[in-house]
Amino acid sequence: MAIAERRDPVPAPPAKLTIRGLRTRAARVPMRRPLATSGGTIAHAPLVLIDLETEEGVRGRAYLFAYSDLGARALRQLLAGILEMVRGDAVAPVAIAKKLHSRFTLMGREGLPTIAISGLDVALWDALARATDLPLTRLLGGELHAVPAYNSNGLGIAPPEKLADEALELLGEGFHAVKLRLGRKTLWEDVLATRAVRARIPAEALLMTDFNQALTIAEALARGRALDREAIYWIEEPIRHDDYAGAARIAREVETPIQIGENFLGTRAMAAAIAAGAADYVMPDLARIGGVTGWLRAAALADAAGIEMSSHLYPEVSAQLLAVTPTAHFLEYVDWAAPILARPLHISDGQAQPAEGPGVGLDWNDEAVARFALE
Ligand code: SMN
Ligand code: MG
Repeated sequence: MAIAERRDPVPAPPAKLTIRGLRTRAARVPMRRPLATSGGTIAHAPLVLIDLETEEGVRGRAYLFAYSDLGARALRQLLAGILEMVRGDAVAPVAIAKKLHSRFTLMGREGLPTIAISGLDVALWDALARATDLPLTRLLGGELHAVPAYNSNGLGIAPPEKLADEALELLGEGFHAVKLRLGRKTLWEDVLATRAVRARIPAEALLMTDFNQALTIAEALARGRALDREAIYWIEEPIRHDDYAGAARIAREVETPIQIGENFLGTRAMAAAIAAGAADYVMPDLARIGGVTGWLRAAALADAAGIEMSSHLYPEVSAQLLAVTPTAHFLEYVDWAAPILARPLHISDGQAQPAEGPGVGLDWNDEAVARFALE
C-alpha cells in the first residue's frame, strides 16, 4: 500500500496556498514596566493580532504594535480593506508586496498602510513556513542559533536612583546589556541619569541610550560630546528621524556610534540614510521596513554598506531574521507581547533563542487575548 511505504513522517506540503481570509483582533496588553520616553508614556501595548486563513487550511500569524488604541483600530480597518485586494491570491509574499505597493501608490504608503502591509507579509511568510514545516530561519536558508539581545524594557525618564535599581533588575533577567531613555530638559539631567546607571551596573555590561528624536542638531552635538565620556554603547535617534544630513553631522562629530532606523518606512528610506552617512548602526523595525520581505532587502543594504544591523521590537520574529542577517548586531528585547503568546521568546546568558517550531515563532494564548481584548 502506497501509504505504508511512505518513510517521510512529514505530510507533503500543499503545492500552493491561497489566501482565503484575514481575522484581526486588537488587544491592550498591560506593560510590566510602563515606558516613559521623551515623546510620551506608554503603559499598555496596543497590539493587532493577525490570523491569515488559506483555502488549504494552513494558517499564518503575525502581530503589530500599534503605538495607541487609535492606531490599533485604524490598522484593523486597513487590514480589512487590504484583504479585499488579495483574497484568492497565492501566498506569495514578494508578489503580494509588489501588488500592494502599486495599489497604495495614489493614497500614499507612508505611515499606517506600510505597517498594515508589513503585518500581512509576516503572516504570509508564517503560512509558508508552517506549510513546509520549517522555522522561518530555516525556510530562508539559515540555521537556528541564539542571537545577542539587550533588555529594552523599562529605564524610561525617571529619577536616577530608581533607574540604577531598575538597571540591575533588568540585567538580572538574563541580559548583559540594557537601554536607557534620554531626552530630559537639560544635558546635565541626562548625564546624571546615565552616570547613576553606569555606576551601578558591571563595567562589562553594555549601556545603549535612546533620545526618541528629542533634540535639535546643536543640542545633540552638545549631549553627544558629553556622553562620549560616559561609556555608552550607542546613541539612538538624537534628532528627528528623517533629518539624515543632520544625523550625518552628529555621526561625524560624536565619537559614540549613532543608531537610527526604527522609523525607516521601507528600504528606500534606509538606502537614503546610508547614502547620507546618517548612522553608524541601523535598526529597522519589522513592521515599518516591509515585514520579512522588506527585512531581507534591508539586510542586503546593511551588508553591502558594512553596517551592523539590529532589530526594533517584535523580538520573536526578529530572532528568526537576525539569524539570516549578515551583519546581525543586537536583538531589542521587549516583553510587551509575552502575555498573549503561548510560548514567549526564551532568553538566557544575554542571548535570545529563536523558536524551533514551524513558522515565524508566534502562537497565541487565546485566553489572554480575550482577557485583554480592545473593542
Ligand atoms: C520605543 C519604541 C516603541 C515605543 C516606544 C519607544 C523606542 C525603542 O524608540 O527603540 O525601543
Ligand atoms: Mg528607539
